[in-house]
Amino acid sequence: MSLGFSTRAIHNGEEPDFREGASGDVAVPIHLSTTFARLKAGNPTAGYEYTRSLNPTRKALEEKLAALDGAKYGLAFSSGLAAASTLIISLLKAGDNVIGFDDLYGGTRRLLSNVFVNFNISVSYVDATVPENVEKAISPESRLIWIETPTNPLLKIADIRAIAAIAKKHGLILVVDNTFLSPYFQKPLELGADVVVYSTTKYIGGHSDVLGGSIVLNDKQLYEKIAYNQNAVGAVLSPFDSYLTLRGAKTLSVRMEQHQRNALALAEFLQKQKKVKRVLYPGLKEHPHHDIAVAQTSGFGGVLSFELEGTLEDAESFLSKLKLFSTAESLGGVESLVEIPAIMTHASVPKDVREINGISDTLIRVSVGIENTEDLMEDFRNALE
Ligand code: P1T
Repeated sequence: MSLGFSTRAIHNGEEPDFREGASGDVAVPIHLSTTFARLKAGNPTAGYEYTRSLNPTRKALEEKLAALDGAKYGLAFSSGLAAASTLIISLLKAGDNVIGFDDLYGGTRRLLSNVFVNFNISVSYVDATVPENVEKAISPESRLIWIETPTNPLLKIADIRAIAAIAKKHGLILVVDNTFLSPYFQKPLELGADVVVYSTTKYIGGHSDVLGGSIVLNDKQLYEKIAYNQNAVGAVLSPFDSYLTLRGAKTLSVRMEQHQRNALALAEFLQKQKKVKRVLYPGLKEHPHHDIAVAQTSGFGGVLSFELEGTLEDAESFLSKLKLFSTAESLGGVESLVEIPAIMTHASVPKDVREINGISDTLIRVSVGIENTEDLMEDFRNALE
């Protein structure tokens, strides 16, 4: 029987244990033990040796994460960037080239451009909203295509099917960062991606109280390489954080529906405001890639960005007037957040690159929470006035 998304989110990885001596917990316990005793030296108990290598709470989460994407394998890490780092270490070597979307999360861009460059891994950034740009950038050294869709913070959409076909044609691996939509709204593996990466800090955890990252995939050989490095590098998710992420993931579907309802209402409201220059939300018909979004996702998520008329000071002043939206980095939690990418999440992206890409000083990113729609709209109305 193939189970629905919400059923998998609740049950997968957490089947009660009815074996002799087990207690039948309906929520997987937090196994804090760092090491596991064995009756015989050469015979690890149920495969458990040491928590960095394998831990029962993390294993439950990894099974759940795989199930959410309909994937064969899942791996959990101590942050989204820890997942990204382990993935790069597993798939690339010195001399290789990555083709990256030019609007990646600032931290991912920093990791590629400022850290892995020291290991002689080069990056070519392209506007991946046009798949031909990706193909044109391919060189003999290219190994990997790394995209986010929608992007952070401009909500650009890349056509995953088209880019997967290009990757396949040239023997490259396609990685999709699916943090913004979560597996509830988008399943990149089904669209042809090879590897999906998440900051589970965001929607999957969902409550702004646990940092984490994950990788899901179907290819056994790639999985074994990444799993080897998960242990060898050691950036694993702790048992307590695995528990919090398991707990958050169970309500992903109901949260995503309310995030989306609120985001669409706010986007439509902002479109009508004189002080707002432009609104970026893939759920709006006016969004330049709305049709691709419709074709590859089952929803548009809870993040939108908009540009205010005026200066950076005006944008800061607007944020300070909001009462229900905290000014803070991050996204995907139940509470609404706002931020100015140019001086916050994307401050590490050089100013000239930000300007070319359209991240102006008055661009405001909103992570719309799951509060009552009318309260959020009223807060925005008052702050704009
Ligand atoms: O913060 P961490 O869990 O390490 O995840 C990094 C990351 C990866 N990918 C995307 C698309 C992200 O948005 C992030 C983290 N982003 C923020 C903290 C932010 O405010 O945009």
